[in-house]
Amino acid sequence: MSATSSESFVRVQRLMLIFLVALCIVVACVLSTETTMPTQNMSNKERAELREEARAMFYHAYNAYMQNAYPADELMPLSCKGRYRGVTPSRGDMDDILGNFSMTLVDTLDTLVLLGDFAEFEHAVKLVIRDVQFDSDIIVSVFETNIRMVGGLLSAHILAEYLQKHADTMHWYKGELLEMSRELGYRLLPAFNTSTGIPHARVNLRLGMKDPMLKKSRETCTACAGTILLEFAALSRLTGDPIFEVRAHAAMDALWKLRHRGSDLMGTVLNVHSGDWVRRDSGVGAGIDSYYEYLFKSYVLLGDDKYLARFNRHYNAVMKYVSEGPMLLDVLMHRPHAKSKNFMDSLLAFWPGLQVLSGDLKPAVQTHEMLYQVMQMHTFIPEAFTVDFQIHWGQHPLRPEFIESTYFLYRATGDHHYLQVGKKALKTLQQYAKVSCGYAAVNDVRTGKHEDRMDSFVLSETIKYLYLLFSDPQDLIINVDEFVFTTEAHLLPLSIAQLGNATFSFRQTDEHNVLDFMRTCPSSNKLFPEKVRKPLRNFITGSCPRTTAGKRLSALDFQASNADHLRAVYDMGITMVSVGDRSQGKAKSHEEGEMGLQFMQEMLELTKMQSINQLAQLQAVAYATDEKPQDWIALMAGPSHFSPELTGDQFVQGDLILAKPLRACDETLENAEEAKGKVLVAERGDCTFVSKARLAQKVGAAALIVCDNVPGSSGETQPMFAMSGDGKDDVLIPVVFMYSMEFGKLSAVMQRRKQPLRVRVMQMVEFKRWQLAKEQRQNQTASVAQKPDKEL
Ligand code: DMJ
Repeated sequence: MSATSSESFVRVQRLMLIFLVALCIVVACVLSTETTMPTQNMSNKERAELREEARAMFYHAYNAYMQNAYPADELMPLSCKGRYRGVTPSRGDMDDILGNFSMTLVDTLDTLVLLGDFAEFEHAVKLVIRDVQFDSDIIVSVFETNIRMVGGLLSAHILAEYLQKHADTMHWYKGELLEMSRELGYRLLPAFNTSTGIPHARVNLRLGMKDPMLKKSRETCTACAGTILLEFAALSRLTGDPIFEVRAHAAMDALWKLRHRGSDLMGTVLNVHSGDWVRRDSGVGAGIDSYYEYLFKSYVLLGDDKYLARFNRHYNAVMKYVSEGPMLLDVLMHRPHAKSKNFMDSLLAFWPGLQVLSGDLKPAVQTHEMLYQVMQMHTFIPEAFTVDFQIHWGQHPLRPEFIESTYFLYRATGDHHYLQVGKKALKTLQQYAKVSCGYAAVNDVRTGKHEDRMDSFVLSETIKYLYLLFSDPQDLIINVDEFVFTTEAHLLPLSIAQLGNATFSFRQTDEHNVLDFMRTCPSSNKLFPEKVRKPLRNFITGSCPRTTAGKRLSALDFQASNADHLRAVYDMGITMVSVGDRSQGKAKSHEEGEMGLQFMQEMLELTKMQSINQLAQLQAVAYATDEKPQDWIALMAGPSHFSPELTGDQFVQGDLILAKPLRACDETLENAEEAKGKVLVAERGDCTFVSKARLAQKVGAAALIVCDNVPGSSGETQPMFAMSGDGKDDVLIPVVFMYSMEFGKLSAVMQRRKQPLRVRVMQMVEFKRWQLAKEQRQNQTASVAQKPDKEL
């Protein structure tokens, strides 16, 4: 570290000591201005009514499927008929879920048992045994087939045997479903023949990997490869054939080895042969979600401590780098201080549920509350939403994750708030998704337009979790605490561990009650009441977009010697406490108090060693005005993953020029000649960041600035992120991203001038150092000029 940067680090550390004191004060001020109001309790009567409504929802969807779609894999609720692979027009890769194996029925079998409908369960099991077969020349997703089909068959087998014992029924059943799941398991096994042991993403049910279409198969997602073990272990232990469990453990071991050794994070897409990462984005949502879930649940189901240890390592890394307050934002596994996306996806809504199971209730409550706000804002949680909770991708296929987390939070806390949340989710489904033939996915939550699609998880998870939420555990035929819910909400009994084969050690019965924390004393029920959620209640509506009258002072800009800055932090409720001074800051208003909290969170961030790196990755676009040509101003910009990083004293300088057309998505630019050697500006949208960069490079630009297309966006109110590429390394010019507000300033200066505006693209930290050195030089000159004569 250079002298200047270590000085600034020490400065930041010192400031931190002061601010930590103040942080407690402001938190107390902000929290104490609100009185906590208990959630309205739900009467037993209402809860029972909602349970019956959930049951009615199940039959509405189930009957629609059975009467109009079975034996198809899925119901198409708008056309009211079945979706068959190879018959219904293809939807591309999405159809890899379908294997013409009556997926919705298989996925739904165990829900029938939970509902206590043994007669229909028995009938459905007979249908599956009679109708379902797997010898089809169809390529299917290994992950989806495992979680929906293998998991569905296994749990139905377990419950059929359970009913034989406890309900004196189905005595004809002789383990046919287990045989079917074993056959299907064998059909998936060829996918595991890779040099790493990590399975291919897809396999042909009849031909294995010999299908010519699979010749080029290389890439899979982390969740796809890491969501096998629960089902395969159950399969091995129930059939006595160790091959499934052996293969699944090997895949988990291989994945573990691929974690980034510095950050302990995983990427989302990898090459199954080389083990190289293809996408290094790391979050907890799409592409990775159930890998984390299966690490933890493998420990719960199999009692193997190694999985708990692995889960804990990843969990700590996620909470350190990905978690940001209640939000969970993707970072890069190898550069974990840089956010790689400025949006979250709805799949991450399962995370609070997993946190509950692992015993980390407080962040679970907070993230769940944030998601509830998003849901209320947009009716449903959209597939993806930005950090300022706007819609990034408006689809909503009636996913279960949010309701799943609501269920686990209710079981852990007993807080009726979660019953009210569940009620809202249930009523929303009834009002906006129910159609005469089942429940239809929402194509865009903004318009409420339906899609001809009802995924099997609507019955196997979404409605199941609603039903469970409103049911009293003692009213259910089985004790759900003795089971692990797979990622598709199939039930696998903890007793499976006792069926260990020669390769694996048996679990002790007293280790089974991992979920006993739910019954601990003091009860977690009282630990996280309203007051944890309360500050987040207006997280979106109250503070987002975070508009304030004046410009918010960010920690990055703060200078302790600047009187205006000191005044601003005072107004935010922060007092600069010198040793011995016991005076306390009090925020002028609630809003300013919030700004104070935000400011100090930034300070906390800045003090972490890692934040030095984060700062290092921040780019700057600097310029000087005509009025003050010596005073350079730097505007915040974000880096990209596909262009060379400007480090140290490297910079690129050139006149600014706007691309024509501004989106820069065509073959070439109308002003290609003029753009040569200049810093080109292109607007975000219509094509990828990297294609704009390639065009800029092609016309000979010295650098590219991509400006945001969302009016009002700013690095002051949302995290900066690094633009993703497509894995190729062919862009050789620097490319940076600017939010609209920052670019607006540049554009205003540009328009005022007759001459072109010259800018310098560089590292922000380098700009700060450059400025500091300049100030020091000026100060030295001034003090030399002021020295008394006699000293000369
Ligand atoms: C389900 O199939 C499973 O929950 C899976 O883990 C994630 N996606 C869907 C539901 O959204």
